[in-house]
Amino acid sequence: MDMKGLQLSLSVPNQASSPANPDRAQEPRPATQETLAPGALLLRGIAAAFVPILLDDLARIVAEAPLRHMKTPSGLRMSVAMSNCGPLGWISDRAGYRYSALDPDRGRPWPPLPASFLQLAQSAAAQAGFPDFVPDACLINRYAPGAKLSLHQDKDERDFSAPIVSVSLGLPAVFLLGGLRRADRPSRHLLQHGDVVVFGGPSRLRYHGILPIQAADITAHPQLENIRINLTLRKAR
Ligand code: MD3
Ligand code: FE
Repeated sequence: MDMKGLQLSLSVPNQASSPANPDRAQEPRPATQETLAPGALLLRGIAAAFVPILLDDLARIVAEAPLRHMKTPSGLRMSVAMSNCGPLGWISDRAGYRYSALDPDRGRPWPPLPASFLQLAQSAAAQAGFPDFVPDACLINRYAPGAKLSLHQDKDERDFSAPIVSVSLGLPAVFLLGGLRRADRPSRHLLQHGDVVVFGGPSRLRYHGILPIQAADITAHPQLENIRINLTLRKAR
């Protein structure tokens, strides 16, 4: 299988060289949960057990529908590289933001949503009080060091009563969680490898973003050297 689409460095040994505590760099963290705001539940580490199958499915998806830097409606190249799986995919170009059943780069449907993504998302959503979550879209974001996502709302979906489930893999990120108005001062939260966040209810339309990703000398996972992957499972229609 071609793993190049993910830019996974398969040949580099996993050095886990934290100067402070070299042997603990990759230990599984105990599963804990934290309410970031009403309707925003962080489930730390719950994706850890799914990582091998998630990465295997992800490699197949991006081999078929490569990660690409989309253009914003104003014509700027996004620093985050994106692809999708599932019946619908989120796209951005000069015409605007929208969901599309076809990958515009290939004129073909997006790859199917794998059972691993669906099971993890449904399990997390149920833990957060959304037992009937049926996503029809999964946006895949890949961050290299320096990539960021400016403060925005996710409002291209038709039904805001469904939550969005976010799965973080690889490099850690500082996540900004704002309010319902752009000017509301955001809180900051560290999202680490294996963390899952469910955003629903009163948090569904909060502004949010990701600060520029920093390279790390500790590798969260040998197949995710110096990249961060975020999966967001959504109900677009
Ligand atoms: C809060 N992705 O793809 S995930 C996005 O880490 C996006 O790649 C970020 O924002 C990432 O749109 C953040 C966390 C997230 C996702 C959706 C939300 C937070 C949210 C929807 C409402 C409120
Ligand atoms: Fe978002």
